[in-house]
Amino acid sequence: MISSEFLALVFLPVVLAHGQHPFSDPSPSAEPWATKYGPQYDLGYSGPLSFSHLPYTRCLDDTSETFDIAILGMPFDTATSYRPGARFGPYAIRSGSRRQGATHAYALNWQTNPYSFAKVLDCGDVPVSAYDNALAVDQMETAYMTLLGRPINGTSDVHGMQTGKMAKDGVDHPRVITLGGDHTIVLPILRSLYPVYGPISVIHFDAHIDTWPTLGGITEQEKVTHGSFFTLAFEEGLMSNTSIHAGIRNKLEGPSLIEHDEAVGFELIMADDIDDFGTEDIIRQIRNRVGDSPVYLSFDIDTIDPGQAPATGTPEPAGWTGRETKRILRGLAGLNFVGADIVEVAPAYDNADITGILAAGLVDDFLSLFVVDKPPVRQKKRGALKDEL
Ligand SMILES: *[C@@H]1O[C@H](CO)[C@@H](O)[C@H](O)[C@H]1NC(C)=O
Ligand SMILES: *[C@@H]1O[C@H](CO)[C@@H](O)[C@H](O)[C@H]1NC(C)=O
Ligand SMILES: [Mn+2]
Repeated sequence: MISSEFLALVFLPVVLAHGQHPFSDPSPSAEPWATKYGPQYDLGYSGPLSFSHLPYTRCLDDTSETFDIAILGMPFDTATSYRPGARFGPYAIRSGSRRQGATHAYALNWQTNPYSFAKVLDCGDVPVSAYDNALAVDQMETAYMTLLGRPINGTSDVHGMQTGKMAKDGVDHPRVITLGGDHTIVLPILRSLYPVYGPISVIHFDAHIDTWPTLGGITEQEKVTHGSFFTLAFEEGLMSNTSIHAGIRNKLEGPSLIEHDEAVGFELIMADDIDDFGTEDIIRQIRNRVGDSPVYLSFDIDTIDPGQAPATGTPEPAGWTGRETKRILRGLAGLNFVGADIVEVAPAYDNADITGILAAGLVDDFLSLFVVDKPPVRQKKRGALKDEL
């Protein structure tokens, strides 16, 4: 039986709301939002989707904004050999970046906020054909060359911004961080970089070598795949013979494929090498290999163990962790990076957005690689840390 006292308590707030709710502002309708709370802004989990909440500009036709570094999506996945879905990679990486932002991007392990040294724009996605791969490859090359040809915004006192010292025309060109897309997108990217820088070295993080001589090949177009593009790029003269893989652990038809891999300019760092030699040695090996040549960083998300990055087309167990990989990346600061990508993020296979969030954080590392002139050294020495324990 419900007492009348109980009913009175339940209905009291409703009665009050008709006159004056006890918790409301004394004059709720007097002021509009803007005078009462200031500008409308986006929360980490709200607003339109752009990388790290950067200004989103369709840079291919909108020339009103200059930039030093462009984030550019290439939603292409029609040359994959196993699970497709990387056309949604740019979406997933942007979504994974929503808790990132230029005003709170100071990374303790980098000791820097990369956004404060360069003007970074999200330049949107290249509208690539989903039906004709030859057309799509030309669209990606055209888009990349269009951005490379733009004047930079002008922070050329920053180490990494001095791309002109490597460019044939002596001019500083913008750098592009491309969000793939399957790995095939690197072929049109290397075709675009060649006229500006000549043959370049590639640092290639991946579980797979991607130098298959023929993966497909009944028609000429069928040779252009996410597992053969490096062979094609080398044969076209776009790459120097001082490239290097890191994180490799795929199975092959036989050892002859590694001879071929060397013939097209690559040295091999296996995933297991991290146990035998450690991150410092891997960093040294990569730095020695590419030296001071112009270098392109191509990062396949399947480098990372599928336990931490399941959202990819051809997962290979027993890979590096996110922490190990980020440490190796930091060790590469100061090399002459002319561009970077992150590819093969296929969010349909993700769990709790973990792959997209990791990929977005790696893009922030690429930004730091572009602006920092040497690897950061942690102030507190390991000995000191030990002493405290
Ligand atoms: C750089 O960008 C700022 C806006 O962010 C603009 O005011 C300035 O004119 C740009 N500089 C050049 C050289 O384009
Ligand atoms: C690269 O090729 C040049 C000649 O084209 C050769 O002198 C050099 O030894 C080669 N380097 C490597 C690492 O194979
Ligand atoms: Mn790959």
